[in-house]
Amino acid sequence: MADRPQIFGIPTSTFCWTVRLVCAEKGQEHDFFEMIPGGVLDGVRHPFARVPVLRFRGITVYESPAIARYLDRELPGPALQPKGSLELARMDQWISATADYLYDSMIGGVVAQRLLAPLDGREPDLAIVAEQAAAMHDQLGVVDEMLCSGRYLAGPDLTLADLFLAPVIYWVDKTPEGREVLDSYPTLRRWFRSLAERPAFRETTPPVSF
Ligand SMILES: N[C@@H](CCC(=O)N[C@@H](CS)C(=O)NCC(=O)O)C(=O)O
Repeated sequence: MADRPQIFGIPTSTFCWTVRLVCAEKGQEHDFFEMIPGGVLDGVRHPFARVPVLRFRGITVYESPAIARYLDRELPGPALQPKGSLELARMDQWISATADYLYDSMIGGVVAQRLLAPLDGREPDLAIVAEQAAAMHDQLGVVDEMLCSGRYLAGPDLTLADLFLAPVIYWVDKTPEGREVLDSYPTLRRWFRSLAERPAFRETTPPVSF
């Protein structure tokens, strides 16, 4: 039985990165195993053909918000979930918004066209880029405004919400549209810089360059 978290997934996935970030922020070493969505590795599989999957102390958990909350509760180290019910609601709000809206425009839209399509030998679809960049611009405006009233997404302390959004921002910042939008929101840019400078972020940054 593994005595440290084992994470199965793909290195570039923001959801996998978030789970790895949780371990690193808690000061917990983990093992990462490459497994494509729909794959089976050492008996581990995701029943809905996604990644990540966590195996730890003989159990498996899937769905990154569930994994992140579970690891935060189980592992020693700084708490990544606030105690106050409003701060907790804010954290959950941003985890949902990131997974349901921001991920779609930035990763599913801009990053998929600008960074992933060329890897497959395809030209980016510029109509999709323009449409999703406009959505990203509006969404990040909301984030920027939120960050003007607190250091982190859910208030004064780092929470899981920040660890969900930061990997998404990392990838979109590698596209011309992402860079331009981020440069137009200095508070968001500052927040991201502070996240990217954290040892946990550096240690878990995927070894992939586009
Ligand atoms: N709700 C899932 C989403 C995970 C997810 O979509 N992962 C992507 C990789 S970033 C995936 O497995 N994609 C495969 C697919 O969409 O078929 C979670 O939070 O863990």
